Amino acid sequence: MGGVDRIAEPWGTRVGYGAGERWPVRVDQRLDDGLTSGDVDKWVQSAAILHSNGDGLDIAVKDGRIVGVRGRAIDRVNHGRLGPKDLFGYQANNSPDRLTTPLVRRDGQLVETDWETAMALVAGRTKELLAERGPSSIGFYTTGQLFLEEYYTLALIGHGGIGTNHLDGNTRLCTATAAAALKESFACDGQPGSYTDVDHADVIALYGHNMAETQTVLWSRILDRLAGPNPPKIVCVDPRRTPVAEAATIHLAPKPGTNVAIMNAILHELIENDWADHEYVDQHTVGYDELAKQVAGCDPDWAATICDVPAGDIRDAARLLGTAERLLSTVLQGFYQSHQATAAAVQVNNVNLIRGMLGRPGCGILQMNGQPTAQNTRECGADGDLPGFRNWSNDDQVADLARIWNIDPMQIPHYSEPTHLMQMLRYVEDGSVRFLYVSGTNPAVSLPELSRIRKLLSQERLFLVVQDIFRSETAELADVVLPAATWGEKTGTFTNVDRTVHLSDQAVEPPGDARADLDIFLDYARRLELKDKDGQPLVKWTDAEGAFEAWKECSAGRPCDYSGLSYQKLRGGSGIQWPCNAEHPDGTERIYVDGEFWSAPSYCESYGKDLVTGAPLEPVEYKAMNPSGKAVLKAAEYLPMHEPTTPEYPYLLTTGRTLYHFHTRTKTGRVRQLQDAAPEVWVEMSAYDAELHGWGEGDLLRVRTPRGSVEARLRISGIRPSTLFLPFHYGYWDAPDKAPGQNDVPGRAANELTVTDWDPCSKQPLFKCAAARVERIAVGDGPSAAPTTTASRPASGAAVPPTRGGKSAEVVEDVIAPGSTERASAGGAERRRPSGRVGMADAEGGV
Ligand SMILES: Nc1nc2c(c(=O)[nH]1)N[C@H]1C(S)=C(S)[C@@H](COP(=O)(O)OP(=O)(O)OC[C@H]3O[C@@H](n4cnc5c(=O)[nH]c(N)nc54)[C@H](O)[C@@H]3O)O[C@H]1N2
Ligand SMILES: Nc1nc2c(c(=O)[nH]1)N[C@H]1C(S)=C(S)[C@@H](COP(=O)(O)OP(=O)(O)OC[C@H]3O[C@@H](n4cnc5c(=O)[nH]c(N)nc54)[C@H](O)[C@@H]3O)O[C@H]1N2
Ligand SMILES: [Mo]
Repeated sequence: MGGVDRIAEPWGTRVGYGAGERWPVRVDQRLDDGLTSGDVDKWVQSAAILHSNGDGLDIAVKDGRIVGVRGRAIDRVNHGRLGPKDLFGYQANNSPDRLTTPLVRRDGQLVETDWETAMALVAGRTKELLAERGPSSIGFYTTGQLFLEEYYTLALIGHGGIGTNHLDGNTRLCTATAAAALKESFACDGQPGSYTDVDHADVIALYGHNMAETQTVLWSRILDRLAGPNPPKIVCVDPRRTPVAEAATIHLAPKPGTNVAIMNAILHELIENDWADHEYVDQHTVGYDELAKQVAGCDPDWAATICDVPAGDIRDAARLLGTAERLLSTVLQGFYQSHQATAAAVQVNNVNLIRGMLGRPGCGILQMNGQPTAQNTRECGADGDLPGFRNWSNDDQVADLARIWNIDPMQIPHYSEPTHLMQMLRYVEDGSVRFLYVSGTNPAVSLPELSRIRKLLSQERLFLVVQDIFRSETAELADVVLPAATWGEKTGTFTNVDRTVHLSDQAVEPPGDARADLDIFLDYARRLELKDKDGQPLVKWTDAEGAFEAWKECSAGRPCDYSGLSYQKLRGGSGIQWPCNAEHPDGTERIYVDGEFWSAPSYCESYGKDLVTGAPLEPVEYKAMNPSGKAVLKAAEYLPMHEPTTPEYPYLLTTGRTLYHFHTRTKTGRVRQLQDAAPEVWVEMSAYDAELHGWGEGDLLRVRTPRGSVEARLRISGIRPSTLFLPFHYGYWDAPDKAPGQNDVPGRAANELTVTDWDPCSKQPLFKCAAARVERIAVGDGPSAAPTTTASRPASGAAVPPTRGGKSAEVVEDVIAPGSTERASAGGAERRRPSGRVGMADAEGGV
């Protein structure tokens, strides 16, 4: 059986479609080598777990083991498609080195133990500290990769039970700015857009977002529009020549850290040329005059000198945005992790708002998420928010939460905004936080300035609990390691960027003694004997569905309303978009239709902040500014970055991702097809700079910042001059086939170099701009190992072998041509699915 090599062709086969048409179905299927559909015992419903796109998929099970995946044709998100990480990543579940038993540190070494011993230690230390030092000595650092039920349970334990304000997620590194930008403009989290906006838009603008590599299926949707009649125009703002830039009508490649300058110049042009929708602005927004005043002096010639982008290109981009009839804007880490993160992301909202491009098909904003379940971390309040998008500085909303939890409102800390991670780390550093419970994240690789992080996490006085599925770099520093069950081994729900909620059912048993994160949290709560006002157990559920039912009650009447959903409703069909309630029983395709917002002072999640200082606005200030609940046009002045280049550090270093790996590679590094496609770290530099130094493809370079150094082989790529790029995926751990003792590669993690600094508003760390210098330490003996299919594609004619997956990367694609039941299978797909089921894709929330 043949198929498409989806390492060589990550986006698979094109099926063009026109504006306003339905995106055709293409079902992607991958099974372990040698298996066919006939070998599969059962298919179990789930969704993709290695990015935020929320692609519906079924897990193939044989003999109690996961053996493959197949996209769900019926799902509104992906219409059957899957990306390379989804197609091959499931194999990580079966990795022989999964954690199967708890570990505790004895005489400096982690040794195996049983659950009773491990949990008694974790709960015991918590109780001791509560008695000795109070709740503020306890901190929780969770993730964007667990399930909704787990976050809600953890939020209740942390905020409601222990009563600590120190609860955050790695969403702080990821989507804190998405949330902050939505809170600034709409006074509430929640994505205005829908993926179906791609089907209708005539202009799609991607800001600091390499969607081609990071949401491959959504990018396939755009590629299919580009392959059809009336293709949309694409605007890309990215310092590298990503696949998005290659497909763009206009590519602006600004200096990292200058996003506000470029956005203000675009807004200047929109206003100067009167491309504003004044009726929309007057009726539905506040702040236009201040915005116009702020950008008055920001013409493209001004921005050109700051961003090093031709002024003419900025004018052209502004004209496209200004004359678009249906404009979809997406934003991600190139803005969120860069200088003036929130200020820049908010200006994208301003573009759509002043053009009145919201709440209609094709007119949307996606302040993207990255992780699969980051939306839920935020909704459930496991990350520096309160559950249900409740406003910590609105006493009525805190009281309402206390009513649901049956506790005294004063038990929920709300004297200030919940502590953000970077502050929590300060507390760990200075010793006021003595217990840190890390779940589903690997801070020893993913946080900035790793030498500091290592020092801080390995302190004797800190009791570090790490709940993971592998013995990660962070687990190596722990006092107790708790082995978790993961996706496919437990049941729960999660929500993607465009508010689509998916159910993920348990398909197989977890390995060894590993337990679902939910069960571990429930055990912890029970051991702490957390009680409500009436002396009853605080956490009143014992399984995932019970947690979901409780969450429905907590979310009812709030923007992220799940009250109309149930596990039963989510089984069998497509994912469903919140809000889903009695009024909208089938979910809600687009929010903010007709200029209705959730920004009324009594209802909103946030009163907003000062974009420069991050100081929260007082309730009275907000009421005065936005008494009748409109959208807020918030202006921002461009400010120079904190760590500018100097003669000693003349390059700007930015960091990010490649298509084939997920984060710190604990999963994708254990998957042959993905690991082979990007086996080793590299550094990208422009042909101009390489020539200046006389360096060639594959030369070994050392990149240095005041924090540390990294050695990496040179890839001469399409990155802008004076800029370097490092993928951040490569920590100490190397590869599954390395012998113990040889599996430690120090000095190659991008975060050895990044800076301890964050956006004043969202508190998201600045991973995308640091001043660096670079030297050559050896002439190369061949090309670097960077993929050739992606942004790291070689710029010149250098002889670099193309990235290929070969036989073991073949995927069956089953294309269903629009309006017919005929299928053009790539590679002789098996045609076993009844045609009626494919037709059910029409159940998608309608446009
Ligand atoms: N393959 C893959 N997919 C993933 C993930 C993964 O690890 N691997 N992770 C998921 C997660 S959690 C996230 S958050 C998303 C992230 O998805 P993206 O944000 O798309 O990914 P990044 O590579 O971090 O950054 C995007 C782009 O920002 C550009 N950039 C850097 N600095 C600047 C700047 O100052 N200004 C501008 N305009 N652009 C800049 C970079 O060149 C890069 O191409 O991806 C998700 N999907
Ligand atoms: N330089 C630089 N640094 C960055 C970024 C960047 O662009 N540049 N991006 C940032 C962003 S956006 C993100 S999201 C972070 C990601 O950073 P991390 O969250 O640290 O990255 P992961 O490798 O996804 O770590 C997840 C951990 O959870 C474990 N895990 C997986 N599934 C489960 C489960 O079901 N239960 C439990 N308990 N554990 C599980 C994995 O084995 C892994 O150890 O990195 C951030 N750091
Ligand atoms: Mo992320």
